[in-house]
Amino acid sequence: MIKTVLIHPPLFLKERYGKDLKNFGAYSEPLSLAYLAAVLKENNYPVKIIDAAIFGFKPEDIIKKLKEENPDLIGLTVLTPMYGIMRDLVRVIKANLPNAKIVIGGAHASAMPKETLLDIPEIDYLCVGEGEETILELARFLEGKKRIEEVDGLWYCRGGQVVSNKPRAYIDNLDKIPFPARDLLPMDRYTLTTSRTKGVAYCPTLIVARGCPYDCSYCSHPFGRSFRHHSVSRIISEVEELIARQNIRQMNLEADTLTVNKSFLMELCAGLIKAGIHKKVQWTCESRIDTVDREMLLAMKRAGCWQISYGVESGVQRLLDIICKNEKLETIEKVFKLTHQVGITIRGFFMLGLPTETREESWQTINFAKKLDPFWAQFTLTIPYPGTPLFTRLREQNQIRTFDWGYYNTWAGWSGKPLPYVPEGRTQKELQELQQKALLRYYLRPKVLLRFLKNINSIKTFLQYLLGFTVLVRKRISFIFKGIRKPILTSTGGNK
Ligand code: B12
Ligand code: SF4
Repeated sequence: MIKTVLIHPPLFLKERYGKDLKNFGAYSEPLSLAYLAAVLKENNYPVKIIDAAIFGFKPEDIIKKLKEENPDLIGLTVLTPMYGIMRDLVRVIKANLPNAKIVIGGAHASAMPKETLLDIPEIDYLCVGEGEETILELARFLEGKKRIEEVDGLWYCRGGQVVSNKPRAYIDNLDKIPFPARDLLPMDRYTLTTSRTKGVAYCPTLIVARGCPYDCSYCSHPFGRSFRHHSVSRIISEVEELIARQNIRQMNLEADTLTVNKSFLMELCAGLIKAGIHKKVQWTCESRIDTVDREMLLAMKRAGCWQISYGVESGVQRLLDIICKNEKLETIEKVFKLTHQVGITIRGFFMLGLPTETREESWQTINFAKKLDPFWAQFTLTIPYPGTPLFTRLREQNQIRTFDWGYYNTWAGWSGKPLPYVPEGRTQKELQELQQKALLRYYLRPKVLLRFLKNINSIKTFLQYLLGFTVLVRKRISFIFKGIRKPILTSTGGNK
């Protein structure tokens, strides 16, 4: 039987958020790998997962583990900012375990398959799209039970040429996929950021649906345009398993847009209540403003939802239109009010440095955030991720400053990394500074501080808030006395 080891490359919190914010980030479980492992296990293929991020593994630690396992197939998952880390790792793995086949997948691999295969010849196979069926068929091919051409979604090199098999169709019935193999992961070590957890630190994620029909130009639609969801009974069973095994008290119900299908959402909420889960587990989700109404919000609240993350993106209608958000500022204000009235906490996402955005418009967005007043506001810098219409357009217009993927990080203002995209008429330094100022302006307000004080429900929360406050005050003082730090210009690896 083909033996597989799946690896989550180590993209550490300091890399993602910078040293000041790293303590507010969190490592969450690599569910992609857990799904792939579940399918392999179900078909009796031996499989292990190495989460190098959570254990802080260096390449030599990973090689040691791999040598102990001696797998036939090694799979790595890759998002854009992990590219350089993945590439270095793949090279070391091939040098140390030359007989093992290496396959990669994930959002970056799916967006840039050809470029990735040409850049890293040590990769044997690359999976585009959902991987559950592809990895199983790849294992069968490696056993000689299938021809390689029959493995849909697979890309590889033959004689220096990149070959792509037929595209893999999206999995129509998600219930066919087994529960993710969380038993192969150190589940007690994972959580979500302080902004998404309530008192109890441990908070697993459950994927309840895949796909989104909307057109936001900065989004890569890795699960396609059609909203596919698990059946409510399957979701309830997965939650019940998590309660039985790990006694969970909170969870994150993940879907690109949970509320896009009202009848499914209402059925899900009724199911959670009927199973009594709402009394045991509180949950969070992400959603799209114009897909919720009062009836849904009330049902969600009753079913245990305590927080919704809304992508607002901009406080400027012109910019919302440019990024094809297809939402009106008035609707955003209305839905924020409604959500607050119902008693669900809001986390608002705001993007700075959108195409053609002026400095004044950036401040309009920050002021709009203050007006909407979510409990948590997150200000990220616009990154044109490969696979998005935004990336394609800006590349055509020669506006991308670097293809060094390690810099594709939405927290560049705090991590000090250079920005791959800066709108015309703006500067990198100004945007980085703006990202920091946005947080200072938002959180260092008396009413926000008071709100946080009221929300303290444990020593842990108190310490986290205190740490956050200290970081912001220190930053404010450094703005006053020293001016902003210069960005650190080091290369992290790219393929262009
Ligand atoms: C939830 C989420 C998060 C959560 C993760 C929570 C969790 N427990 O997993 C949090 C908030 C932590 C997060 C963080 C980030 N995220 Co995010 N996130 C998502 C989101 C909304 C869903 C991801 C998910 O749950 N996928 C479910 C699994 C099953 O799908 P999957 O990972 O794609 O894996 C499937 C296939 O890709 C493939 N596959 C994946 N790996 C492999 C490996 C092999 C060997 C094979 C064969 C197949 C294969 O098979 C899997 C099963 O079908 C996606 C959008 C989306 N719809 O995908 C963005 C998304 C993945 N995130 C993205 C980004 C950029 C980030 C950050 C880098 C942002 C940042 N600057 O900090 C960080 C990096 C985090 C990290 N891992 O280091 C981008 C990636 C774009 C890109 N080109 O890389 C996405 C696509 C959103 C977007 N902007 O379009 N994220
Ligand atoms: S950003 Fe959200 S609403 Fe927009 S296309 Fe992506 S998943 Fe859909």
